[in-house]
Amino acid sequence: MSKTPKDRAATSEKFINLKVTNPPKNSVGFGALKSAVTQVSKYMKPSDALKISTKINQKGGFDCPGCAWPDPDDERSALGEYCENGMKAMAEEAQKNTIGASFFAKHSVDELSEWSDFEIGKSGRLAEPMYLPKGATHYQPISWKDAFNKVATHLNALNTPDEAVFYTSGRTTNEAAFLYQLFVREYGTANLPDCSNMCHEASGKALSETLGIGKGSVTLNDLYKAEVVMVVGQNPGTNHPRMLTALEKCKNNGGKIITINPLKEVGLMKFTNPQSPLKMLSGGTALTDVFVPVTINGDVAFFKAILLKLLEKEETTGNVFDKAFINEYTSGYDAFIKDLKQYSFDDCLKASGVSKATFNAVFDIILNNNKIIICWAMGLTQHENAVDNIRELVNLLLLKGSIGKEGAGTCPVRGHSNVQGDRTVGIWEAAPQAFLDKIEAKYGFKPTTKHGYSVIDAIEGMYKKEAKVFFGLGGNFISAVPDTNYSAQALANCNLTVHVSTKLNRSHLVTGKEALILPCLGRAEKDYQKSGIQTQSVENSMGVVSSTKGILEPCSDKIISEVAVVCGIANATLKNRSKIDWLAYKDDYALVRNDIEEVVDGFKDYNTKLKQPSGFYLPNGARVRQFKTKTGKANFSINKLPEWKLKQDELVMMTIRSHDQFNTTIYGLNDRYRGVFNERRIIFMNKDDMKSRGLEEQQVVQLQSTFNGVVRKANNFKVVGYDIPKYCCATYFPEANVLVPLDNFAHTAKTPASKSIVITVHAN
Ligand SMILES: Nc1nc2c(c(=O)[nH]1)N[C@H]1C(S)=C(S)[C@@H](COP(=O)(O)OP(=O)(O)OC[C@H]3O[C@@H](n4cnc5c(=O)[nH]c(N)nc54)[C@H](O)[C@@H]3O)O[C@H]1N2
Ligand SMILES: Nc1nc2c(c(=O)[nH]1)N[C@H]1C(S)=C(S)[C@@H](COP(=O)(O)OP(=O)(O)OC[C@H]3O[C@@H](n4cnc5c(=O)[nH]c(N)nc54)[C@H](O)[C@@H]3O)O[C@H]1N2
Ligand SMILES: [Mo]
Repeated sequence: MSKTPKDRAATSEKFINLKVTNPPKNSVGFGALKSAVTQVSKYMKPSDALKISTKINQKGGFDCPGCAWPDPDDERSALGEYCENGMKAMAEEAQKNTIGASFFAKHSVDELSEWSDFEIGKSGRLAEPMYLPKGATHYQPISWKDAFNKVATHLNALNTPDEAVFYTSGRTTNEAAFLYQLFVREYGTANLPDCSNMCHEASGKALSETLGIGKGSVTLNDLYKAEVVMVVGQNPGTNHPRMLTALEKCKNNGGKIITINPLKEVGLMKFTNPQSPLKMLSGGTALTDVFVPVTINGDVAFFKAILLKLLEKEETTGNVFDKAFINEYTSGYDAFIKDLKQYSFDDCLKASGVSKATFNAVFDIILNNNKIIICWAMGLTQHENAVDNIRELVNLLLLKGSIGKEGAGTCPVRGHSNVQGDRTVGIWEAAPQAFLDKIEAKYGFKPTTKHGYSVIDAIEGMYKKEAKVFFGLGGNFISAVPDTNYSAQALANCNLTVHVSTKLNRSHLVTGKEALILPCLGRAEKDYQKSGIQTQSVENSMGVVSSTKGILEPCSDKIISEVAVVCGIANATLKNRSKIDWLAYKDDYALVRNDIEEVVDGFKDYNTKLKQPSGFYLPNGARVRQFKTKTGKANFSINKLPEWKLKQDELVMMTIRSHDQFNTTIYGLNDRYRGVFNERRIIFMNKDDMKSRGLEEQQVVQLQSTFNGVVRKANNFKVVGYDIPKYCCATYFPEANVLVPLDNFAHTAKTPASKSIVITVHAN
């Protein structure tokens, strides 16, 4: 009997060998060097490792496939823009082992699904296209031509193009992403869900509405010049390590850092720059000035408390708000103030879980400074009221006139290395009409104006059998999405699932009736085409577009580039009905950039500008106080205080990343900065909450979430007592995704609320 989709999707429940210590007091430094070197030496060829470490994030080198943190415009460290987790990302991508026909002949899909995610990831790089026929137990090799034709046959057999889903993960370069969305639109649908739907979608929504651009407004230079940087719901020590260098520069220039987070993340407390040998010896720089241990989802309450006190001061002294800015550039001030006055300071502070003394320390800093930057990530975007979270912090910046001037503004810190670029070039299920009009003008076909599926809609669509083909350009859909069991059935309902991937992952094992794995080149590999080795481009979190060019030989001669995959499938599917010469693009990616220049704003002279060593900035209205909103001004917004009514035995759970993972890719089994080793199935709990439930350290528990009457369960988690506010707890993603309800998501943005899941904890 073969396994059910749910069984194949399940993460391994076996325990490893949990060891817990006190979290370290300092981040990066020698520990980070050691950890990166261990990983690199274990999984990469030594010659590759050397090449990589000198070229990563260098001008004219290749863009790290890790996070989207920008590279400095001017000086870049001689040691390389070095980062522990960047090197781990490289060690993972440039693994020396490869897998192909003999590996898949040996291991059935059922067997592979029993491996842990760590084991699956370490099996090696995918080296040739593989096909799982209907009813088969093992993947078998297939030629590229046959693979393209299989996809084409399935797509052309659908009743309507809207029965196909085209997912993207944010590593795809601008060139591949542009062609992909162009193919999908010419084929006839807008079903373009992407990882952004689970990530910064709420930031995009909130910022577009209030400031007229769905991206942040600051540059790296602003961060250095800020008087205050607030880091809210973000763990840069693990997820954006190079941000710590920027924060250190800000501190050295006299800036203050306020950290708002239920966890005292070590990276933000003290940092030893790996590029400063002297600092390594002397113990590093203290980063955070005030740490605010807010309760999970207590952010709107905390920001409202600040806004209320600022208003009170403004009413007595008249010199707190930037009235000139408010008068000239904003809209909605009166309604916002009227609404704010309905709230009581004490209620807000209480709801935030923050002490009066900590509040006062923060308030003092905000009151006395006017160059404020607010940085944030998933701690704000993965809640039901995520859009409110972000709009509320914009309200604070607007009152202080802290936008569109040096050292001030918004800084949503993006996740995947090109997630921002993908959206810029058209990976969007709800693309603006102006963009669609340009596509029509350029290519002569009319793209559908109907909005397509986001991630959550796509899962519903497949579950209801309204979508029948799933195509993923990168990513690991089943492990990244909420509600693992339900989503596994959704994928299994498809006629065909296809993944363009560098590495084996669980999504290759939770298949439709037939399945394809299409292996592609990674960022670090040379992309040989007719016109020579290709350069591609990516956009970082601060809107800088720069080039990336591989330096290693491809791990196999049977893998091809993402651009070549997209062109091959488009050509096979659309044949003569296409208005586009698909195969020409793959010979010379400069042709793709010429098209992007015509269709997407801000890319004038793309090919020429890409040759500039640091790349070029895309236009950004908010940065220069041109707010392209409906009112033509920056808009104040009205945001409700969320009401949390937990039952006595309930906790709010956030699902977070350990130090040794990149999303669903598990680099290792440790979470060094939190003092957890050799285990991922753990739940961090407040010690009082453990006591009131009679739970011991390392006790094995079952977790249950209940939402809209549906109970979801996850077995075998070990309790770890931790410094976390009461009634709050944390687990790692993807292990806890079975507990994340599909129907619990951010209003208007549809980001799964994976940071605020109500659970109960039960002794096993
Ligand atoms: N090495 C590495 N780098 C990565 C990734 C990775 O997995 N590994 N992932 C990439 C991607 S795609 C992304 S999106 C980013 C993710 O980067 P982060 O957003 O930093 O990642 P998370 O682990 O989800 O951490 C969220 C933080 O928010 C806090 N938090 C949770 N709930 C709340 C809340 O209600 N309020 C506040 N104030 N804080 C809260 C948590 O304690 C945690 O510190 O990193 C990118 N970079
Ligand atoms: N519970 C919970 N769920 C979450 C989150 C959370 O915080 N909590 N975070 C969410 C967030 S922020 C995000 S962004 C998503 C991430 O969702 P995804 O982007 O779908 O997941 P990843 O784990 O980044 O995808 C890893 C896979 O991408 C493939 N890959 C790597 N590099 C390349 C490449 O260059 N090209 C191609 N074609 N493939 C490549 C590899 O095969 C690898 O297995 O997960 C979301 N899910
Ligand atoms: Mo993300």
